[in-house]
Amino acid sequence: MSLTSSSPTPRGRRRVRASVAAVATVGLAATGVIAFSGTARAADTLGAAAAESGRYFGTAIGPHLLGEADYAATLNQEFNSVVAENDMKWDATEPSQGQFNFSGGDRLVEHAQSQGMEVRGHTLVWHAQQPGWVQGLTGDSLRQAMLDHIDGVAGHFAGQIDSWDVVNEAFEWDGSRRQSNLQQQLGDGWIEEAFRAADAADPDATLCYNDYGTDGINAKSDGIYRMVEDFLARGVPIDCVGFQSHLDSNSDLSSYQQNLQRFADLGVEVQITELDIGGSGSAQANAYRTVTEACVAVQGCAGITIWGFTDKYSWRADDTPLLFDTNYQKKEAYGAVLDALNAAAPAGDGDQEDGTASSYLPAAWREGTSTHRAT
Ligand code: G2I
Repeated sequence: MSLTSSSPTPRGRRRVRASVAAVATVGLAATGVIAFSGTARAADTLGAAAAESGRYFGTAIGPHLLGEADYAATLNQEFNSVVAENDMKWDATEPSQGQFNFSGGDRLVEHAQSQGMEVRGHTLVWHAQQPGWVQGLTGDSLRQAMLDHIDGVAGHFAGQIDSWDVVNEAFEWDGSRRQSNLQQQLGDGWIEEAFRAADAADPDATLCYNDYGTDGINAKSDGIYRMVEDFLARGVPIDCVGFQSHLDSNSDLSSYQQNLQRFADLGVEVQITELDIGGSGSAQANAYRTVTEACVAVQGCAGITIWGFTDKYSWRADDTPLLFDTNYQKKEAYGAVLDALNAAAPAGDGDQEDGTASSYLPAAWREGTSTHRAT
């Protein structure tokens, strides 16, 4: 079921914000709020602080780590959104053709629901972490395998995922298409085929294109921008662009916010999807602050996900890129992010009829003039 252009806001987004509002209330009640500046209030966890401006603050997790007490306690205390670091990828979910394994993903969803957290889905189609049987396919066999995979995975989790990374990392640095097996075998149309299949399998999810190296206005983000513009013009069901943001303390962030804004201005939601920043101390904290401030300054930025939360389990094994150290102690960067979230303008203007906040929505959605998903 596709939404028509007369729908003021797609159902999926309303559901997302209702969930965040509920978490905000729980979070504030559980942790207490600190009054300051007379009228404003500051929350003392990342999720509760983000929720005050209608946003989420999430983390990638390994569901197999939920049994570790400190890991689960920190997760439950701080975050109102989760994504699987590996467990919803193609190799994990369909190791043999047509034989699906949802054990890790189901465990994640169950945990998220028990804690009132949103769930991001990562990722339906990617050139990496394809099971061996996919790598040998050609032509229409590969096309059908991709469509069946999307139908199987997005269909299984339908109604439980707030945003799906439908396609991951399909562009080169110069803004051209990555010459993956998908691109070479299926041609330029494969990305829109994937989005249409995801829309059919889970009509309520926010459908994202996700990539790295898009941390400013550059050739790669220009290429993605042109694709999104074309998809929106032709009614291809894309709702969102994810900016992974694997960064270092000295990364050039001079056009980071401007880049988010130009995508939001197109009429898609923007999300920071895999944030981690190498380094330590105040240099690292300042870079985290800059990224967080950019998201909260852009009305269409729905939230931030960090790619793991404790340095104990970062994929960047030789670095310390996350907000908690290996002993689950808050780092300087944690304080910088919390402060930036708390400094955001509160949700309020443009609340929807059901009372949930919609201040993150691009103007075109609030005014009902968006043409995306108009097929
Ligand atoms: O590379 C960082 C991220 C870039 N964007 C897409 C993300 O999906 C990607 O995540 C990383 C995970 O953090 C790693 O944990 O993706 C890697 C695979 O490309 C993940 O690494 C893999 C190892 O390569 C495997 O050897 C291992 O079996 O993790 C697997 C599960 O632990």
